[in-house]
Amino acid sequence: MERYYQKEIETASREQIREWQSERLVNQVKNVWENVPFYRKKMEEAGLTPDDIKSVDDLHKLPFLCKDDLRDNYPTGLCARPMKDCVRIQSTSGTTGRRVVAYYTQHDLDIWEDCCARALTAAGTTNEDVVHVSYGYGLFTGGAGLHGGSHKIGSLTLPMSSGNTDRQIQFMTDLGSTILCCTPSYAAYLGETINERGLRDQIKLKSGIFGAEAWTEEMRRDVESKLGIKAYDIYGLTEISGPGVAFECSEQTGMHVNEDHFIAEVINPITGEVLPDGEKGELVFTCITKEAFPLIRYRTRDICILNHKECSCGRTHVKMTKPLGRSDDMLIVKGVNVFPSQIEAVLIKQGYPANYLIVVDRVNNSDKIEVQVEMTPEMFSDSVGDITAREAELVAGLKAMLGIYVKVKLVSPKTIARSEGKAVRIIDKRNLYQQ
Ligand code: DLL
Repeated sequence: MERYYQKEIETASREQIREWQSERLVNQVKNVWENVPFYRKKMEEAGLTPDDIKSVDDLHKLPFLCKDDLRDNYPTGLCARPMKDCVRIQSTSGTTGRRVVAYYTQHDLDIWEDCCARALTAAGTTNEDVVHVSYGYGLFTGGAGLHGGSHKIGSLTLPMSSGNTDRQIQFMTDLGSTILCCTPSYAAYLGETINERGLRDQIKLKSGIFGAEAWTEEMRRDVESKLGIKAYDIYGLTEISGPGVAFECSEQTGMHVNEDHFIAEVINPITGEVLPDGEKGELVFTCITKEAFPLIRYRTRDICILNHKECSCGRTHVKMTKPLGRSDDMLIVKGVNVFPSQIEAVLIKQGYPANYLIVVDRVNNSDKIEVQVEMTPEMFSDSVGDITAREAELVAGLKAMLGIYVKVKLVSPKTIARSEGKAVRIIDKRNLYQQ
């Protein structure tokens, strides 16, 4: 049984990590200068040549890359290797018209799978485990990433993909799945269904590795109690490789970024200034070991905080908080900035589950916002007749948080559609066109 998948790397001294990062950054900058005309142009515009980048201290000189650059260079413009050297693509769903296609060489797949194996190991996975992968397979990175990581550890891997909840539960009970990998919202749904069917004592799950969407500590506790597991967070994005860019250890006080492969920075999203540990800003990644799709200073739009303090698990790689919001998730309603996480915080504070839908519309040139909120079964049975008072209490809580009137509609348990992948929380009818 292996306790640390790559202990020497994950517990390396900070000096060692810095040395790796400096050497790899210098090589990566040469790689993009030579192989990606777009980067060369961007560097030339900034008055830079590869000689200006001698160590990680020079990282801040390099220009940022953002999602629009990816869109403008779709589909192959940012690929640093000829197609014959690439063995895989993965892609985002592109529901907002911003499809990202990421390329991988065999080496890139290897490092991605290593990162996922580290995440699985940190959640207690060994070669004696049965890893149940219910992230979507196909273009989405969730299935492929955790699948590859599980193979590296030598665990028995169940490539379930998402959906077909009956079959998920049947395999889980028949084959004794011990590690569950899926989105937190699907884990909550599986938990609900397993309990409703009275199957809780027939499952052998011990850990869950949940990510790809925002989830709260309350949701963690809820899923842990429904499934009888310890739930771990995992973070990543297609542009940077997929899941496993960062992952939680048993301390659960942030996610360790795999710093031998990715340099993390947090910046002020308006000025671009690099912020110190403890300050909230936009997360930026530089891929220092990838061959085919090596993004440099990529702005993720995820808002978080970094922390370099030593972790008692022994890992020395920097920790990031859960994403605290997305700079592009922000809704502007009646001129006021509204983040779904603010609405979720009010719901949870007043005892509601995190099953809600925000609907924004424009009626007679005026923005309207409504939140449909699911009640718990207990609230539902107690509160017949009392719904108006409950709604008024939520309206007041939301007004105090956001400063605007938000219509609240309480709905019966299980009326808001559950997602097998990422949960859909916002319908903005003002944007009925696709970008
Ligand atoms: O969601 C990769 C992934 C798969 C991560 C499975 C974890 C598990 P994308 O579809 O490109 O890739 O979406 C990336 O999802 O920028 C975040 O906004 C969000 N996200 C990912 N992980 C988390 C997390 C995958 N643990 C975008 N918590 C990112 C909150 C997350 N948000």
